Amino acid sequence: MIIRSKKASDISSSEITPPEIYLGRRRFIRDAGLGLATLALSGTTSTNEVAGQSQEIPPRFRNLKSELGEDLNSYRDITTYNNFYEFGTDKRDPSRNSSEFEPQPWTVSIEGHVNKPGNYELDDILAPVTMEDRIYRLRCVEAWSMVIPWHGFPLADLIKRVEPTSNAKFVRFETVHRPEQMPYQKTGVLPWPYVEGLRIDEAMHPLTTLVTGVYGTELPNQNGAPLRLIVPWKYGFKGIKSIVKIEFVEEMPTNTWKMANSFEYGFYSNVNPEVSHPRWSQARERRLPSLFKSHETLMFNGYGEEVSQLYAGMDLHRWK
Ligand SMILES: Nc1nc2c(c(=O)[nH]1)N[C@H]1C(S)=C(S)[C@@H](COP(=O)(O)O)O[C@H]1N2
Ligand SMILES: [Mo]
Repeated sequence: MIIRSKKASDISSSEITPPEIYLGRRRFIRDAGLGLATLALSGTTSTNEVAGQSQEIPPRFRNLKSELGEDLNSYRDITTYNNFYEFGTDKRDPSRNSSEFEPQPWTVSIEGHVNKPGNYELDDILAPVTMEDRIYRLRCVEAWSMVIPWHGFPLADLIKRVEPTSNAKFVRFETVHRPEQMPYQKTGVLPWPYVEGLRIDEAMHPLTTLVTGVYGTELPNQNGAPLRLIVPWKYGFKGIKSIVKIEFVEEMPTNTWKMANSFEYGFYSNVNPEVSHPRWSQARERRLPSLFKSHETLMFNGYGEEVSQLYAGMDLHRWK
């Protein structure tokens, strides 16, 4: 059981930006407190058939748009077009190959430069947090994007509770390694386990979200159950799935895609229409389910007002 700590962490207060400064309230839709049981009784829910399962979509999502006025992608798009190489490299593989994966029970190991390291049960991590629906665009480095109503809480809420010390300059995340349930971990398509990292101030930013669901319901296995990261202003691969380890470190961690191909992928991976991938332009994107690059890609994926000061003075052509 985790008790919310009273004293502030070792991170200096200048590094913790109060959410009011960065966030228009419209980015957050507070959970009205409706349980799933209530929602299932509603006669007005829409139903999406996904891989033989029917999924009730809570009615509060019906006419929602993103803060830029964009329509949400359907539950079907979000759960059948995935990148999760542990289950295969085709976009349809994760929804087809992840039904044997067991996201419960789940333990997250918190390690490194923190006052409160340890193995935390997921239920204990979630007990004191306030869950919210947050509509964020996911922009893949492959130049497609979706608008997704995630369900989760700020990573900062967890970080403050475990009290990083002043040596914690970066946060390193690891995906579970379970070859018996994740068939492509038996192959060498990527080095396993999948690793990602953030600078501590990026990790503390109020837009950085630990996600446990989509459309107000449980996160499907193919989307990274039971706990994954979303960093809205970065390319989608920073959003590491099925997290079992969060480590506070002094040195910049080597993330999986950089390990696999350091020429093509950097550590920061901020969405940047001006910096091309070595093999294609990043200026435009294909908003699924469209087949065309119909949308201009926005600097920091449209979240520049909130995050650009994190990179003040940095050459973003160099620090890709
Ligand atoms: N463990 C793990 N996490 C991962 C990936 C992966 O292959 N393995 N793919 C990443 C990529 S490239 C993207 S675009 C997003 C896709 O998230 P989604 O399938 O929920 O849309 O997950 C990211 N997280
Ligand atoms: Mo991606």
